[in-house]
Amino acid sequence: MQSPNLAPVPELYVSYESAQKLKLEAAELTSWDLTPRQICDLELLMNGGFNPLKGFLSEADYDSVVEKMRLADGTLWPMPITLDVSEKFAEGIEIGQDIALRDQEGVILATMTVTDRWSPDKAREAAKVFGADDVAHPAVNYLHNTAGKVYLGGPVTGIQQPVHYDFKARRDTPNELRALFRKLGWRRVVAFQTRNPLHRAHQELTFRAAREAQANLLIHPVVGMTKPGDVDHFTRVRCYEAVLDKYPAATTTMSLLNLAMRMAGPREAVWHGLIRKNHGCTHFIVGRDHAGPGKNSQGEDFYGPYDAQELFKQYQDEIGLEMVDFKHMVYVQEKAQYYPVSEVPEGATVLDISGTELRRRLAEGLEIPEWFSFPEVVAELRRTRPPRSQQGFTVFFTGFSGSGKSTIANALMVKLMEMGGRPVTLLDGDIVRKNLSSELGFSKEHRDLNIRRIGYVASEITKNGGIAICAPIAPYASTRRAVREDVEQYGAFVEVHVATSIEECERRDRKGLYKLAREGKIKEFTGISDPYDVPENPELRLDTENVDVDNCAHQVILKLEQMGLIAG
Ligand code: PPS
Repeated sequence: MQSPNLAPVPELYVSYESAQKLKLEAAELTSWDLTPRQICDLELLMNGGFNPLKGFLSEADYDSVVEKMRLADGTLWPMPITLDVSEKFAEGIEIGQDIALRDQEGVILATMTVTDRWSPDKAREAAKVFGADDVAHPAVNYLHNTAGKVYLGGPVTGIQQPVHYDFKARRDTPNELRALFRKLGWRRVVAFQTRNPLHRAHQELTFRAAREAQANLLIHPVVGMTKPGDVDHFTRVRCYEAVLDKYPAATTTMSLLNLAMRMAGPREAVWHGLIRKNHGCTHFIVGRDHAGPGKNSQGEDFYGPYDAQELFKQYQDEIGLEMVDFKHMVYVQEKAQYYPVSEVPEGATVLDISGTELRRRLAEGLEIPEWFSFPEVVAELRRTRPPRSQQGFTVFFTGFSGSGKSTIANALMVKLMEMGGRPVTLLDGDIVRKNLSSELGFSKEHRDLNIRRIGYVASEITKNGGIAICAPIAPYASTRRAVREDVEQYGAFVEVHVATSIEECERRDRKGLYKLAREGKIKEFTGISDPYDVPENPELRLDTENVDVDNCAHQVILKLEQMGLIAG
C-alpha cells in the first residue's frame, strides 16, 4: 500500500481579500436562498470534500452521473449534486449569468456562473440513482416533494464557509484533517461513517477495523442531514464525546462531517469513500446495509444487506481507498464479547438489539443492558428521548368538510385536558384560517401552505412536550407526509382519518357549503370539484356514520394509550 497523498485538495474559495471584494459585488446579483440540503452540498463543494467537482453539476455531467455513475469526462462520481430551484426563479435566469448563493440568514456564501438550466426527469433519476421510483425512499420523496422542478448547473466561487455555532472545535475541512494527519504522522487512517449513536458493537467493529487495516481511526459522523427520524446530531455528538475516551487517544480522533446523506445504499457507499479519500483517509469501513433507506412501499428492503460492500469492492481501486468490510456484529453471551455474525462459535447464545427494539425500549423507559451500550450513552439518549408518555405528540385529523373532524377534535381536547399533565392546543381548520392563514384560498398551493404552517406549529408544540390536535381537511397525501416528517423529529404523529363519506357530508351539509359548491358558487370544493387523497395507512380510521362523537373521541384515546402516549 502506498503512503497516502496528504497534499492539500483543491478548494473553491478565493483569497480572503478577493472574498471581501466579491461579497460587495455579489450583493448586486440575483440571489438564490439555499435550502438546508444545498448548504451542506455547497460546503463540501467549496472545501474540497466533493473534489473533483467544481460546482453544481452541468446537465451533461448530471446525465452521465445518473446513467453511469461517472462525470461526462469519465471520472467516477456516483451522486448527482444539483442546485434545484423553483420554475419561477429559473425563468428569470439567463445562461452565463452569475448568481449569489445565500444561506438562510441572507449571508452570501458563494457565487455561481449558471452554465446549464434544465428540467430533470425525476422518475429516471429516482430509478437509476436510488433503485426505484418509490417515495418510501427518503431521497426519492425529497426529489419529488421537496426539490424544485428545475436544476441549475455551473462552477462555484467560494466566498465563505457556512457558519456553524455548534461543536466548532470538532469540525474540520478535508485540508484541516489532512494537515492533522500529517502532523501526527498518521499514514494509514481508517474512517468510520455513522449517523447513529455509538454502542458497544460499533466500538468493537471500529477496534477490529483499525487492527485489521493497521491504521489509525477516524470516527467521522454525519451531522448535516441524515434519515428523517434519526437521533438529532446534538444528542449524537454528546454520545460520541462520551465514548471517545474509551478509545486510546493516540490512535483515534473524531471529526464531524456536514454531509447531507441521501440513503442511497451502494451508490452512497462509493460516494462516502470518495469523500473520505478527500479527507485524507486510506481505508473505509463498510458494514451491513450501509446508508440503507429502510423498507420500500411493499415492505421489502430497497437494497440487499451487502450490496454496498459489493459495489464498493468493484470501484475500490478507482476510489483510491481500501474497504474494510464487516458483517453484522452480534454479542455472544458465553464469550462475553462481540463477533461478526459469520464467526459466531457453534451453539453459542447470540444477543442482539435492533434499532427498532432500542427505540421501543427508550420510548417505554425499559432497561437497556450493559452488554449493548455504555451507561453514558444510554443516559444521553434518555435525556433526549424520555418515555413516550412524557413526550409531546400530534393528533392530525383529516377528512372532508363536515366530516366531523372539528367536533371530535374538540371532544378529544376536553378529554385530554381532563387527564392533565401536558398542555393541549387545538389547531382547527377554521381557527387556523382565521388566525394563521387568513390570506390563503383553496388552490393546491395555498392548501399546502396552510397545512405546512399547521405542521410547523404542531412540530414546535410537540418538540416542547405539548399535545397538538390538528383538524384541517389536508387533502394531499404528500403534504400530510411532509407534516408527519416535521413532527416525527420530535414525537409521535397520529394520523386519524375521519372517514365520513362525501355523500354523508353532503347530506349533513352543516354550513350549507355543499349546496353552494354544487351550484358552482364555491370553486375548488374538496370532494365536489377538488381532489382528496384517502390516507392509505393512518394510525386510526374513524367511521362516524354509525358512531357518536364521544365514542369516536374515545377510540382516539384508546389508540393513544396503545401507542404508549398516555398512561392507561
Ligand atoms: S385545507 O384544504 O386543509 O387547507 O382546508 P381547511 O384549512 O381545513 O379549510 C377547510 C374549511 O374551509 C371551508 N371551505 C372549503 N373547504 C374545502 N374546499 C373549499 N373550496 C372551501 N371553501 C371554504 C370549509 O368550511 C372547511 O371547513 P371544515 O371545518 O373542514 O368543514
